[in-house]
Amino acid sequence: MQNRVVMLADFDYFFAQCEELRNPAIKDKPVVVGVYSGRTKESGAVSTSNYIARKNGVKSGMPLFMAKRKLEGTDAVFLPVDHQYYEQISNRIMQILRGYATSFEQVSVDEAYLDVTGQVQGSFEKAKDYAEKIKAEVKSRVGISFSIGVGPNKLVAKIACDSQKPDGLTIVRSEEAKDFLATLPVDRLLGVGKKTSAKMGSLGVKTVGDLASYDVQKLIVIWGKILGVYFHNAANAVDNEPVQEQGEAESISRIGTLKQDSHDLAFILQKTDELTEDVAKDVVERNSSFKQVAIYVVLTDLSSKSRSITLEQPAKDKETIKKNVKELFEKFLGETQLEVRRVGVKVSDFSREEPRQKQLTSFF
Ligand code: DCP
Ligand code: CA
Ligand code: CA
Repeated sequence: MQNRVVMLADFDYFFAQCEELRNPAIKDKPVVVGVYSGRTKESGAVSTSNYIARKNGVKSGMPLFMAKRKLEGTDAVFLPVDHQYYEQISNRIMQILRGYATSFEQVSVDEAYLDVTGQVQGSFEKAKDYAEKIKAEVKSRVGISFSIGVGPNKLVAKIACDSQKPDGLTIVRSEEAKDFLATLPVDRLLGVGKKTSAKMGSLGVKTVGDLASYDVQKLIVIWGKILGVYFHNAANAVDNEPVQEQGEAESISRIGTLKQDSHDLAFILQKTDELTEDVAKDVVERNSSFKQVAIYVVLTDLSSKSRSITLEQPAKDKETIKKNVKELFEKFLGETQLEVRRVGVKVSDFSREEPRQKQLTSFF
C-alpha cells in the first residue's frame, strides 16, 4: 500500500503577523498582542508576539506587565486582540489551502491538515516542491507566512511542523518517522500531560523512544486498552487518523457518465458499482452509518430523476449499497423506455458513531 503524505500548516506568530500585515510600519519592532482584562490599564495576558519580542523573552500567556518589563527601553508595540480580523485572514488562507488537498481539516484558527497523497503520488520528494508552491501562493495572495510539517500521518506532520518555525518546511519520511520522534520527551505526544509523563518517568520511560520499546501489555494494564494501545502506536509513529473536515456532510455521493447511453441493467450496474466503491471508501473514512441509499439518473432527453430506499437498519458496507442500487435501477428501468446517460449513487441519513478521534481525546 502506498504511504500517505500528510501536511500540517501552522501560521507563524499568527495574531501578531496579522497586525504587521495591516500596519507594516511595526514590522521591525517588538509586537505584542494581548487580551486586556480591563481591571487596570496594565492587567491582562499576552496572546502572542512576533519573533523580535520573543527574543526578549516574551511568551504567550505571560502577564502583560511582565512583557512590558521585558521590553523596557525598546519601541515595542502593544495591541489588543481583534479576533474578527484574524478570522477573516484565516478564512482566506484556509480557502487557498483547501484547494491543494484531497482532504482537508482545519483544527484551529491558524492550523490545518492537508492530505496531499494523491497530489504528490505518495512522494515526499514531490511534497517538498508542492509545499513550497503552497507557501509561495499564500504569501503572494494574502501576505502571511507559515510553517509546514510533512509526514506519513497527522501525528508526525504536527511534530515536524513544530520543529522548525517560523517559515519552516520540515519533511519526515515514513522510514525516518520513528527515529525522528525517538529523542523527544514523551510529553510531546498528544495526550501525555504532566500526570501521565510523571507516571511514565517513574517507569523509566522518558523519551518517545523509551515508550516505543516499552511492553505494550504493561501500558494496557496501567492505562487501559484504548490509551495503552494509543501510546504504543503514537510512540512508534503509527497514526491512522484520517484527515477529515470537521462537521458533518449531509450525504456522500458520486456521479459518472456511461460510456454510451444504455437501458441495459448489467451495463449500468458496472458503472454504479465503480461509483459505489468510492462512496463506500468515504463512508469508511468518516466512520458513519447511513440509512438511505439513492440513485440519480440523467436520461437521454437530459431530464433527471432520483429514487431512494430507506433501510430498516443503518449500514456501512458497500454490498448494502450495491444491492439497493440494483433494486432501485431494476424498478426504475421498468418505468421508462428512455436510455440512461449519467448515473449517480448517494448515501445519506447518517447516524454517526463516535469518531475514533473523539473517543480518544475525550480521555485527555
Ligand atoms: N494564542 C493565544 N493565547 C495563547 C496561545 C495562542 O491567544 N496562550 C493565540 C495567538 C496565536 C494563535 O493563538 O497567534 C496561534 O497560536 P500558536 O500556538 O500557533 O502560536 P503563534 O501562531 O502565535 O506562534 P508560532 O509562530 O509559534 O506558531
Ligand atoms: Ca498553532
Ligand atoms: Ca502558529
